[in-house]
Amino acid sequence: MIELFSADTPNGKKISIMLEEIGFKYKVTKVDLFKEEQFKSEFRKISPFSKIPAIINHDNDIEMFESGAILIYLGEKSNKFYNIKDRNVINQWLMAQMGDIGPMLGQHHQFHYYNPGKSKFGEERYFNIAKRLYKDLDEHLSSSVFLAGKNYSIADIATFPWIARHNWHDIGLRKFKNLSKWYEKISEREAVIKGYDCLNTGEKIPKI
Ligand SMILES: N[C@@H](CCC(=O)N[C@@H](CS)C(=O)NCC(=O)O)C(=O)O
Repeated sequence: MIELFSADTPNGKKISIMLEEIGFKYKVTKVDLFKEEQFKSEFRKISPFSKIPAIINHDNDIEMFESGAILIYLGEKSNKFYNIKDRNVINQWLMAQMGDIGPMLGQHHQFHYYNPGKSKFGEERYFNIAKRLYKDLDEHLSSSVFLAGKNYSIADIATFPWIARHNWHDIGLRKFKNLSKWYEKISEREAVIKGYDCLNTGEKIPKI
């Protein structure tokens, strides 16, 4: 049984979506970031940078932090949404999410959504970067059904919960036809609907 330490954030949702997709037995332990539970010493033993998500596989005592690494682990273990043949291309898009899409949209959330008016420079910089990401993703998806080709993969699972914050981004997802199509297709998956509501609060995937 896998214990997922998570919170209601895009990085947290990636792993509950994956666990739903592969049908592994799991339970979620909430880490309340507002109460700074991520800094508790017990949790820091699993996640040294004090960040969710993290997992413990109680069947073999494996502990992991970093969502990309966890997705690869679960992909290899289940042999689903990740495979040796397509590994290079999947890794490429997964790393693009981990190193670019997530951190940049995260900054956009900080400046535009949580702290408007505090830094004109920060707001403009990350708004522009976010728009560029939407445009580049849309362009890529004009010739690729999913991020890493014709098959849904952990790269899509990693990216989806970030695009699901599109209302916060104020960019207008609807204007990006290919990205919208990709988003709607993934939104309809049973496992995604279930995993998105990672803390079981009845949270729904935002519609376009
Ligand atoms: N690169 C990490 C980023 C994880 C991350 O940024 N987690 C945030 C929530 S989305 C967090 O736990 N923040 C708490 C903190 O930094 O104190 C991953 O993908 O797992």
